[in-house]
Amino acid sequence: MSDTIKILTIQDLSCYGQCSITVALPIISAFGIETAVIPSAVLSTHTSGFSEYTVRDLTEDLPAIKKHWEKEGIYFDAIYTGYIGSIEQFEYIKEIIDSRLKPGGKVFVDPAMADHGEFYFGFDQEFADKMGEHCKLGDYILPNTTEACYILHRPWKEDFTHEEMLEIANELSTFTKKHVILKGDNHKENELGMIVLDKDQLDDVETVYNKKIDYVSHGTGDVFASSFVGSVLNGKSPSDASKIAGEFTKRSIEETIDDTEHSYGVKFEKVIPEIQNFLNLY
Ligand code: PXL
Repeated sequence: MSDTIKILTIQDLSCYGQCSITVALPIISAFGIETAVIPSAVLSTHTSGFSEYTVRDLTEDLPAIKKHWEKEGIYFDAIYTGYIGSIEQFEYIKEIIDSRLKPGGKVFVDPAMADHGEFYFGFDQEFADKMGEHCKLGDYILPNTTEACYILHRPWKEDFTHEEMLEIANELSTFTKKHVILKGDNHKENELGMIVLDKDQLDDVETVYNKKIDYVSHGTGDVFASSFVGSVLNGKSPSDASKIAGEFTKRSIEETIDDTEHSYGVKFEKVIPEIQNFLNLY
């Protein structure tokens, strides 16, 4: 009997730019988890800060990969979805979850589609509504405030109060099977909070804080989600996993912040040797 935990992550492969699969595969693997991938599209770079990138949509490959894995008897303990390239992919991804997730397996949904009050290029409210439905398959959903507001049809603002953050997290509990991790609680001057909620224990909502660094970079959401997934699959509670993911992301930013030429992503590679420390600390 194998003791290996296997996860499948479904998101795009941006060949250059430190996001999506090129972040998830190394980070989750470094947490000791066997990581399989389905690239939902191949892009020459991600879409934020680059122009004239190439895009090859792989929507039609999704059912073909599922069919092959059914023949091979390939199953996963967890499935983690990130950036999803097209509305058509949601149905195929649901079929993959229904068919390839082991009984009791966990689904992680990072509804990567927007940040800082705006959609990433190519997304709109119709996509956000489909993403909201997709979140309902998730045991863990990991939106930032912009994504949460699009899912909930709420106006977004830069600085929600802590009470408003709690209200948003509560509203999101109808968009998850169990856990909400709402990122971006900004109300403290030097700390960045995450609201961690279990819809079956709504009177026990936690807020986890990490040191705030004023730096905006692409790909930090993917770094956070990947280190969160790696921590949960190492047995950590959602609040400890949020703490570890917050530390991992903060350290990745610290490694990047002085390099003015490196705005397309963060240097998470430098932090991989610290994973065991994080797992021992929290
Ligand atoms: O990190 C989110 C992301 C993932 N993949 C692609 C993106 C983005 C954000 O812009 O463009 C292709």
